[in-house]
Amino acid sequence: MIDKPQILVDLQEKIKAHTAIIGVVGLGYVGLPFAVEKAKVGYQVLGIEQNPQRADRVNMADNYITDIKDEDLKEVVSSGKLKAVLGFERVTDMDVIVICVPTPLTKNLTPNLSYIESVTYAIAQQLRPGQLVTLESTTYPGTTDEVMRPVLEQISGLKQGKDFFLAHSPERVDPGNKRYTTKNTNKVVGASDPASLEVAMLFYQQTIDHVVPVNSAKAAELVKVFENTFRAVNIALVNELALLCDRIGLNVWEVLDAANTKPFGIMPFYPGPGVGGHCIPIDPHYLEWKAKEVNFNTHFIALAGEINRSMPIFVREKARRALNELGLAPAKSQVLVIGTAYKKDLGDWRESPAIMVINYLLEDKMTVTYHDPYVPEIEVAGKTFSSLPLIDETITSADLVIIATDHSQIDYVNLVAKAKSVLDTRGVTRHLDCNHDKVTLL
Ligand code: SAJ
Repeated sequence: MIDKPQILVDLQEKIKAHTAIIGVVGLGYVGLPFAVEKAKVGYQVLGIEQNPQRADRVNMADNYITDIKDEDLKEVVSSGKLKAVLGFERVTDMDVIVICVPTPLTKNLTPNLSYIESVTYAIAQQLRPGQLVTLESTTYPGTTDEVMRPVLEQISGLKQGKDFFLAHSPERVDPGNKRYTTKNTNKVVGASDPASLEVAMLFYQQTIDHVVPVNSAKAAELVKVFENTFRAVNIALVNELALLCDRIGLNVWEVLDAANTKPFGIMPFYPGPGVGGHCIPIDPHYLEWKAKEVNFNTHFIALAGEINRSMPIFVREKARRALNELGLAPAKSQVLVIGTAYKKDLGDWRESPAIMVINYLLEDKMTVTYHDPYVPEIEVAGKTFSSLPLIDETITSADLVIIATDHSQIDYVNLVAKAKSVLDTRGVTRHLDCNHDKVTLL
């Protein structure tokens, strides 16, 4: 860029010198790790968090995100480099504002942009020349340019690319992944004007090893939603295979294990009790909704969602059959569920398929208990359940044990040995040296 506006040069200097003040809106599993990374390299970071308990925990360096090292949080909080605040009063002091707020779905699977809209409105009130705003939340293509930009420009009277800068850089966090962190996960950045793209690239390059530019915010938004759609569709494919194998009496795990021996052109996905978390079951429907605006039906997304949402019902069916083989009526049965988190080795049980399974078991009047080393308590159908200790008594008193989440630390050999019958929805027992006659695989 030849005649760079001075405000761009000044902002770039602050970013390079690490004297820029960074605002991170939303201190969840995306925002807090990002804030810590920025504070670790010396930036002054202000986290804006609407949940007072969370803000307090950050300011006391009381870590609540498993992917963050406790000592890192302690270091940046005690040095004063990271501080959490509740409101938007300090936005004017910030040079860069990174938005990491949730993008959930409504009950009818349509986008709920209320968090993004309210945060954008609050920022717009304080926006000043020379600031960079980036959106990290996963959303449909067009949110940054069509929802955020008009609000920021109209309320502040400033122009994107001339007075302030606006970009989209989708988060790529795989909760629980020990190998890929905020720092070494390639990051896509897109903006709809060259100055915004240039300064956003520079900003992310300060703490991320490889930053990938695309030519618009829309492209960056679509990259992310495509990534999650790719996973949702492939998970649905193997879930559909599991449903078919159940009909034709084949072992889907044997088929997939053999298929995955192909050294090229295949990628392992496995069936399960459903698809949980705040991304895969949700994000593809943002794209589905946007596509309808141009009268385009994203068939794969719709079908994948339908199949993945049907899996908890399939597990209920398999549980009924397993109890039937024991000559037990569901209403007179005790079922122990192992694992309620949405995926292994973490404690997040939001949108967890295990919770949907438990809901169905309760509908069938089964007596349900659970054990999850990461989840001390759950709420299902208005009832609160506490995780039972995984002692032999807990196992032997159940008529059926359902493995819903395959946490690594569970002793599955002992579990099968002590259980009357096991329904393994994750295939975690399939290669173990245990009594497979007692185990029904999904
Ligand atoms: N699941 C299956 N079978 C599979 C893989 C996953 O049933 O073969 C289930 C899991 O048990 C879980 C759900 O699908 O319930 C989602 O699992 P996930 O690991 O794909 O989803 P997240 O939400 O924990 O993390 C994903 C990231 N995961 C990976 O790339 C491995 C990535 O897609 C995104 O960066 C992240 O969501 C996000 O924040 O969008």
